[in-house]
Amino acid sequence: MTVKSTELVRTVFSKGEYPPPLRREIAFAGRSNVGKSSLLNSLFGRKLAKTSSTPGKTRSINFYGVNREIYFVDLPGYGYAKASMSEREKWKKLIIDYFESREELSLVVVLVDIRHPLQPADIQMLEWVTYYTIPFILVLTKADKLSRNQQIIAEKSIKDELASLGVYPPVFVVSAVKKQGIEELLIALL
Ligand SMILES: Nc1nc2c(ncn2[C@@H]2O[C@H](COP(=O)(O)OP(=O)(O)O)[C@@H](O)[C@H]2O)c(=O)[nH]1
Ligand SMILES: [Mg+2]
Repeated sequence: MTVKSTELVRTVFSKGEYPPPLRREIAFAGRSNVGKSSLLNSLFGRKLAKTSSTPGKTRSINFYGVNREIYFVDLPGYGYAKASMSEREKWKKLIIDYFESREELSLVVVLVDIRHPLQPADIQMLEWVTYYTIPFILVLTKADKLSRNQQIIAEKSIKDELASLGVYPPVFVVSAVKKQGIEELLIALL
């Protein structure tokens, strides 16, 4: 299957305002600035999701319809250092409500910058998806920032971290800039 059509169906700022479900739903989670919007645009084959070099901007859940059949859901970025306590609480409530509300949610794609070890906010997300028993995969972003050799070493070290947390998700290495790994990921998602 290929991406034939994409559209922004709804932007949600508060709990419960979700659009009617499609047959399947895949959510994308990751720290602010990890490259989530860029990855979505690479998967869509067009610039539909807003990208920004200013972290901490997205406070909403964006529902993108793919082929009028699957939602790709852009969850608000986490781990933004300058976020206030109340912003963090609001973010947490929104994500938890989302996970608890969406029966069709079949996969969470957790994005992690390939250059860094897992951060507390990443581990929190892994704990949530485990708690809600939602299948998940890891996508290591910005691979172009490392050489091929460094990519292999970084992937191995993140897999070791995952193993030490007792989780063994499939891991994909991508670059939105170089279009590395995009086709493979798309095949796995569709
Ligand atoms: N080198 C490189 N930079 C990237 C890549 N993906 C995103 N970026 C940059 O990282 C920043 C944040 O990207 P964005 O997609 O808006 O991240 P989001 O906050 O997770 O949605 C922007 O400056 C992007 O240009 C990538 O694959 N390689
Ligand atoms: Mg974004």
